Amino acid sequence: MKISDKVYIAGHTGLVGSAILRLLKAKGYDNIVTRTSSELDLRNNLQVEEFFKAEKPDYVFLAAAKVGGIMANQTYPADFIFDNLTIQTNVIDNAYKSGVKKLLFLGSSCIYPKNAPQPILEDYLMTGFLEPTNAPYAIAKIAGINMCQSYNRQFGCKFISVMPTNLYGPGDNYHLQNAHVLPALIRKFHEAKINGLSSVTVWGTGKPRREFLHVDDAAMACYYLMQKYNDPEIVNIGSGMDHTIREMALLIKEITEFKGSLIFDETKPDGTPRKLLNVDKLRSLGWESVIELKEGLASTYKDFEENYFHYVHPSKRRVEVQVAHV
Ligand code: GFB
Repeated sequence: MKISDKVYIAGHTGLVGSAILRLLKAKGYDNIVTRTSSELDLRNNLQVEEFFKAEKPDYVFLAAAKVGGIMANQTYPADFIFDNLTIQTNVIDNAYKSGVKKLLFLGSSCIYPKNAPQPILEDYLMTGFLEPTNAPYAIAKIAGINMCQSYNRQFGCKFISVMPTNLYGPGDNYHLQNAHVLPALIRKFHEAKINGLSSVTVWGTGKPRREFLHVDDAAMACYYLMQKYNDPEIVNIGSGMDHTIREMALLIKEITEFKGSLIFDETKPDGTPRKLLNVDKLRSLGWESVIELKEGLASTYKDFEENYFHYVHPSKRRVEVQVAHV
């Protein structure tokens, strides 16, 4: 991917897409194409077809998706399967038809079976039952992986698929009900501190284990793989370390300097007991994460505090955030 190539980032306002945009800009790419969802509805094939015919991008990062935490997945299963299937189908098919040189499809670590051996190897895909809370999302992502592989096989495309672990960082969704655990907890602890509350409620038992990766690391991995990786087989993107939700809650309590106590609401779902990716393949390809968890969370909290109004009123325009590492 040369600096002058035309690069389309689908989903450039989301957590991953905005990190890829920051990274490419920092590296000097100046032929980047983006569209907001109100300018281009990726669920509408006609609009997507016209867009690709007009713009003819060379490279595509497919980071557009309907995403959310455990509660959003449970509450809106139809949206999660419909939006993701249609977005990825339209983008992948029109990328092929318009002659895109290479496309990178972003999946998720939730594509793996609920009880997969840990750490999870890429080979464990489709070897067991999915976690029910996010099966509609996971099935859509699995279909996307297979679609990329099928287009490679039948049409000779170069479409690769990467599976990032749970991501966090600037540009995240901080909705109290629909967000992922880290942004939700950052907001809850921050608001408890400024409102002088005595406790924060953490969902579930606190025992599930999750692996977390800063989104700037994930963006760097995507860029690296776009440059170096051409195999149709999927690649995990992770930090290689996991923690219990209780440990994460205590770490965020420390970072936000909240002085009260934690309450665990066991009526809320735990989801998958453990989700730690095996990242040997990525390491053997020459890439490793660099942003340490505590440092990444501290800078994420700083960004949240500085842009609090925009994060709690997401309809208002957000300020641009700086790339952490290039
Ligand atoms: O991040 P999260 O929503 O999603 O939740 P998953 C992770 C764990 O944190 C669960 C607990 O055990 C939650 O019960 N948790 C504790 C909380 N407090 C909170 C809170 O305030 N908010 C949230 N959201 N969780 C998602 C999938 O699974 O992972 C998605 O549903 C996607 O489809 C994503 O794949 C990466 O890690 O369980």
